[in-house]
Amino acid sequence: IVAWKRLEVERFKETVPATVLYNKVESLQDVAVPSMCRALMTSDSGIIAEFKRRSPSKGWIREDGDAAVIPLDYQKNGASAVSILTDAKYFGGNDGFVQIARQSGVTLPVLYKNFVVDEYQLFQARVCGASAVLLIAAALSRYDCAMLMRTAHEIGLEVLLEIHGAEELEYLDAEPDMCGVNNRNLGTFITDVQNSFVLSEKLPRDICRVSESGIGDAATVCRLRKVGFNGFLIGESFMKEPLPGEALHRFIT
Ligand code: IGP
Repeated sequence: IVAWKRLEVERFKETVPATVLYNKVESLQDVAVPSMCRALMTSDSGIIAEFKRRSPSKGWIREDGDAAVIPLDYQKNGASAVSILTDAKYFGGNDGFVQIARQSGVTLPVLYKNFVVDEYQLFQARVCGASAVLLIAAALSRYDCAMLMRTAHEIGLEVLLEIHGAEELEYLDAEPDMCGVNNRNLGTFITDVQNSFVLSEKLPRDICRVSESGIGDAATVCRLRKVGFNGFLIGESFMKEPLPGEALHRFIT
């Protein structure tokens, strides 16, 4: 995936050169976006509802999913933030979805979800109106991760750093705004929420914590909250239901 991403980014650069995109980022300097970290720490549900039309493991979950409808529906039903998959090849998304969601009236913080390997993608995220980006430890060297994080902060984006195992805890030295524990093993696609409970004991006390993937009911959200998680990133459990917003509503206790 990472090798393919690098190729894809090079192709994007041929259409919109990095300097052109960066100029757009600079023109947005005074345009504030809402803080996702603050939203998770202060709002009641803590749910980051994800707009995800397909996944590598499941194939299409909702091919006709409309970015002008579902994210707003999440907002109306009590989400604290929205995550939008922008990767086209594996997740059936694109950057346009973030803009479409914003135009439809989404004012919540938006997480730009992709495999970020190049600062160009951070510019893309900022230009399309995201509040935060996901950086995945498993896809980056510690050095690259720290560099991307610095650039993200410079252009006004927050970072959700995703880890899967204790051996990746050292990535937290770069001081991301939020730490995500992915319950899904990106190599095997096996999902086990237990992973969040195991790692929660090893996370720095004061960091904003997000549990990601495989969360299937409100009881699990409650249990995760008890061990200190502030955010709950949920996609499939909502997207596979006829009314994703209503499904989200059932997760709020
Ligand atoms: C959502 P789920 O099991 O609720 O649909 O998972 C989210 O955690 C998942 O989409 C995800 C992801 C990622 C996708 C977590 N980390 C990295 C792509 C890349």
